[in-house]
Amino acid sequence: MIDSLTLAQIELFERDGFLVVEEGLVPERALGLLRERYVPLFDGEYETGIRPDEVNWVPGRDPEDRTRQLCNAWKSDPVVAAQVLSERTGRLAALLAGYSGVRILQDNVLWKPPGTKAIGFHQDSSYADYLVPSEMITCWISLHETQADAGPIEFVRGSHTWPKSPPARSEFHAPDDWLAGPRAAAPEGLELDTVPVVVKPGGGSFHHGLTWHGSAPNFSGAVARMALVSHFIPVETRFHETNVDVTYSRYRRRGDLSLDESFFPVVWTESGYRTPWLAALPVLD
Ligand SMILES: O=C(O)CCC(=O)C(=O)O
Repeated sequence: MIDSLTLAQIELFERDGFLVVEEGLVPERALGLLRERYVPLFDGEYETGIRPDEVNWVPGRDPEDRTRQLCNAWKSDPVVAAQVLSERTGRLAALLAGYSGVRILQDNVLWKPPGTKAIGFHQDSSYADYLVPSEMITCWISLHETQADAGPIEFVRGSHTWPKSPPARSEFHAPDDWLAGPRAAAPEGLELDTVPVVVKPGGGSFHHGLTWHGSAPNFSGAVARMALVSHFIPVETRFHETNVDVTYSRYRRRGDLSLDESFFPVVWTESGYRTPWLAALPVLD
């Protein structure tokens, strides 16, 4: 298991806006346990009895050629929670971002069978204007070996230095031109340098909140891929006074802009503090 990062890896992250880690982000034993959760979760069977905050694909309701996505499945499933809220992942993300601590903002459960369409390229921080500061760092973990033609996450190298573009919600799921966003945002004359994340099961990547990323269709014909994502925010993040998010601002208390640790738990801090209820999650190591 990866427990720390080298100075060279931190410098790569700062230069490119992402870091690929070939393996060792998920304990071996957890890979099978996590993969087993995907079918019941997408079938709407929730171990805790609680639905994820967003259910973006339902069998029978939605086309088979869509990438399947849930947001905040940690609220529905303790095994998913144990991974996306893991102290180790939070610590590595904080180290790269230079944060003194991180909370989870949101997880994503992503399942991309052969033949499924793209996820439009976007910047994660574009969706965080209801927070102060409106930024994040993301850890993307693959539960399968990935290959370049099976729709792995891809990054536009160096795009974390470009300005924040507005969110493009309608072009997020299954766009025909998944690179339209970064092409429009790129400095005049710059050719996009896209890098697919090709890793072993349990490998993955970290990316800056401004880095343009997404995934092409799964053209492989045979290879599925499942990914698990943690979007982390600085521990001191608060709600914005006036900007709201259609889903997540429901967790804002009246007259109080602080983030409640029941919904945005503190995963790691340099002082050693971690939200106490996380100690009750299953141990995956
Ligand atoms: O896995 C994908 O296709 C996209 C994931 C993504 O957008 C993210 O991790 O922020």
